[in-house]
Amino acid sequence: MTDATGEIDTDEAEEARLKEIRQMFSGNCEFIAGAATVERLPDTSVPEVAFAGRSNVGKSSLLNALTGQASLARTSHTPGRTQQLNFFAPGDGRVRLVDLPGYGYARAAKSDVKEWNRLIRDYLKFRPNLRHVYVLVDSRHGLKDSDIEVMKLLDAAAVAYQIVLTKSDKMKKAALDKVVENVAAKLTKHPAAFPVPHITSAHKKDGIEIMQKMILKIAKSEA
Ligand SMILES: Nc1nc2c(ncn2[C@@H]2O[C@H](COP(=O)(O)OP(=O)(O)O)[C@@H](O)[C@H]2O)c(=O)[nH]1
Ligand SMILES: [Mg+2]
Repeated sequence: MTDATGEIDTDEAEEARLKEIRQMFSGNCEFIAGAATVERLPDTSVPEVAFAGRSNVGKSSLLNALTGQASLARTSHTPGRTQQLNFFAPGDGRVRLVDLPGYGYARAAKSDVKEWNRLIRDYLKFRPNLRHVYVLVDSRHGLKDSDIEVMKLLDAAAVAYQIVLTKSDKMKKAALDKVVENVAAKLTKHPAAFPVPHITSAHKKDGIEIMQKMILKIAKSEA
């Protein structure tokens, strides 16, 4: 089988990888730093994978599902006001997960990436060890203008990213297929994007393992 990690798995390779995934994601996940200023950013010695998305997209829920933590990143209905980057290290610390502040909360201005402070934008543009960004999009809503702005920023910075459709359990298959098709069509205009979105449900734990696999590859610097 070939999957989005671009890999052909034999049974043994698959089993070894599953074991590594368990080691990395079923133990502790350490909080490394919360950075609201450039001085507070951790060193750049470890590869990082960042998670972006509009407020309420399900980012905290997805991070919790990925790391097997009950409340690594707090889930709530209230969009956070702190403009800070939170760094976590699952397993032995070979990779960091970076929780970016949500953008595009409905009550704020239309051009919502402006809500993001310079630190966050600079982080995405200039971080040498940033290997991949997951841009989370609610599967019921599809791509919004604010998502496109983030995608353009990542295209310009040549940072590899993938759209992750969240809350897929809320969608019927046919409607979800339509959203996937629609998003994929738009992705053809975005050179740094993986060409197809990845579908997840944090509640049903769908699409979680393949993300863990990708993060493991990045940790091992194979991706
Ligand atoms: N049905 C469903 N709801 C979800 C899922 N993930 C998150 N939610 C809900 O969406 C709301 C926002 O989730 P949260 O993780 O706090 O989003 P964040 O603001 O992006 O961190 C909460 O009410 C969650 O329970 C999912 O996979 N399925
Ligand atoms: Mg959150």
